[in-house]
Amino acid sequence: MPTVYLAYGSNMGHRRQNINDAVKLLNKNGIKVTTVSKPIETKPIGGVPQANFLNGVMAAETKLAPEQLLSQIKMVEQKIGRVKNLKNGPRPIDIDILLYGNLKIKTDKLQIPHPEITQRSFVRNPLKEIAPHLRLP
Ligand code: PH2
Ligand code: MG
Ligand code: MG
Repeated sequence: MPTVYLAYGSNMGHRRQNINDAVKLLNKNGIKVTTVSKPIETKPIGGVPQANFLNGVMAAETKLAPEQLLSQIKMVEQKIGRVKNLKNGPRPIDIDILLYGNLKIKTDKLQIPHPEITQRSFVRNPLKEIAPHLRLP
């Protein structure tokens, strides 16, 4: 089973609760979360002025194909109360696929590795915490 790395971010509602709920829901839906980095407080980058985020990453094992993984993630985001609104607007939870084994994909829906993985310190640093030997693209 491939190891996948996911980024999480929350800046609405009870942020820690949202992150915990997300982990539980992922586990129930074919995405076995094995490690969660400690959440870090970050200032919003881009988008409208909005509250600070709690950001981090997690490692998981899954049999789901990348597109299936993406749709399960979207379902989890919706269950936690995410609604489609402004691009880069505030959200109770955002889960992004960073890496899927060593697969590379680029479609309209999905780009893996995530194109911003190395630019975002709130992704890079937590990845270093939970997977110090991982070689980033
Ligand atoms: N996510 C974004 C845009 N800006 N800023 C922070 N600090 N954390 C995020 O997770 C984040 C962001 C788009 O998904
Ligand atoms: Mg995002
Ligand atoms: Mg997202």
